Amino acid sequence: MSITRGALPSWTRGQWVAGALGWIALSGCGGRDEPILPPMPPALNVGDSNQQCVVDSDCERSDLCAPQVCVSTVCVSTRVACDDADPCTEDRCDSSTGSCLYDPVTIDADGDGHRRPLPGFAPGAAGACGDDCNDSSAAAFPGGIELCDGIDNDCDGIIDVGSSFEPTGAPALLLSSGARQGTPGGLTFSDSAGTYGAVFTRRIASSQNSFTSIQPGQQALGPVLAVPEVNNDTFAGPIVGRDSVFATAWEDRRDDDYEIYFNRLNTRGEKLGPDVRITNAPGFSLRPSLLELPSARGREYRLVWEDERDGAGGRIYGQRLSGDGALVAGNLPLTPEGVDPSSPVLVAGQQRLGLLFNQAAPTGRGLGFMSFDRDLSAATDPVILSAENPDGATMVSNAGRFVVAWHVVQANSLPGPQIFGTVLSETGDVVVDAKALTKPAQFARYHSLLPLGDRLLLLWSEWRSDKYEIYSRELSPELVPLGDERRITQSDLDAYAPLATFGPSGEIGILFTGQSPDSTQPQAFFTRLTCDPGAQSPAPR
Ligand SMILES: [Ca+2]
Ligand SMILES: [Ca+2]
Ligand SMILES: [Ca+2]
Ligand SMILES: [Ca+2]
Repeated sequence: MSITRGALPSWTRGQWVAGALGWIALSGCGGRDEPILPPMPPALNVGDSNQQCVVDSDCERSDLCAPQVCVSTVCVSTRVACDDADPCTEDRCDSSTGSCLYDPVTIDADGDGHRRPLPGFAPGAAGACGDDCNDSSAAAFPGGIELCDGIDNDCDGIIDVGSSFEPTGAPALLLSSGARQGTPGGLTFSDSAGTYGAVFTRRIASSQNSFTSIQPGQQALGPVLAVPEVNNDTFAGPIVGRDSVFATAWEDRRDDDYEIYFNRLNTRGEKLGPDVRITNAPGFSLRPSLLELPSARGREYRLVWEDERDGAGGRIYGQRLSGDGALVAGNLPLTPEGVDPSSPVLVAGQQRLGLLFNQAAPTGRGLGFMSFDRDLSAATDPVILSAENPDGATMVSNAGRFVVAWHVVQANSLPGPQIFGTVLSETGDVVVDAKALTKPAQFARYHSLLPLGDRLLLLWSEWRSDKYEIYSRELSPELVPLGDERRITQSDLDAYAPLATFGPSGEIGILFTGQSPDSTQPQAFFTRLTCDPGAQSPAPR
């Protein structure tokens, strides 16, 4: 472009004036008929859309997603529009290249080619943005082949169809060796590391929340590590996590008042950060129940516990935590006042979080149930289940329903003769009335339930003749027994209170309380069941 003097109203050397075609320099040099070329303009201000220009390159163009162009001497912002019309991608523009990027909103953490669904969506449902029913295991995806491995390989909701679980006959492994007493807290299994993580309370001088890893095959224990940073009374609680990160919560008296603490561990038991204090309130905070929830691209945690801060028997409180263990908002009261709740259990259903708790009832004690959305809000009204003087109650999610089980405390404080159960919808409607799950024994107490989709595995302890032993039995989703019970332990002394979790290759790991001949106090033990893929589940009877 050239500009002749005739186009300009006046001439002043070195002066910048605004002309119709932009900023140009006036010059007193040269012949009057020579064309005057516009020199380079001064530096332009980023984002100043009133800055004048001659060509596009006069304008701010470093952000290639929002380059300015020169329109009628004015730099005008433009923006690259990125929209692939796919709700399962997050659309963005790379400012260094100006090209569009479409990032999936969900991840494929286990690398099996199937993404996890968005929170709140069933795998493969419309809008779920993923169809992997288990994004912690590359052995589970739609179209997979069902194997005897404790995993729903084909994502049909049924685990190890047709398999049965048999004791190995090997002696149980003592975890609390050298302690005066050992009490199990929780057990989980890392699919990525291939080891169990167990927490238990070791009583030496004080009670200490302790961790050990257990190698499959059960003969190898990792070192026993103290979980809390302090040497004070601490009591092991639950442990969760199936991949490379475990998380645990416990009761801790370092503050002279039992409070709930939380931390994350790697699969060797090394802590990933300082202990996280969850509660700071008058009165005791006790008996935590912990849940890991997958999020679109990671994980989160939900924690509930008994809390005395409000007096009058206390309430169940809850806390949301992010995947890196940071508190999200504050402690939330979950139950109404005046029901004297204790021993909460928090379970993730398909759509709702279920909260089970022991509570006051007209005839003594009963079981209360509420459900919440993923964020522990939108509570349903509490319902009282048909359970008389229950203890040791647990709950699992099976095929879109919650299955609850408990034992009974008799008037003489001894356990009753059977384990009982009931089935609820995710909002607390009774689907299967309360019924006995085991045959009468002299005493039956404490149990563990593993959901398999088309059936459940119940493990419990009962007293026959002179001691407690652990038994197992399969149940239909309606709690109809499938075959007889099977004795799991072969102890010289008591074996009771099993805590079961799925392990590798169809193995079921069981943490339990037992007695060894060289200790008068109970100790923490580990045993396991192995999967028999050939056995078919017996018909209901
Ligand atoms: Ca996956
Ligand atoms: Ca998977
Ligand atoms: Ca399956
Ligand atoms: Ca399987």
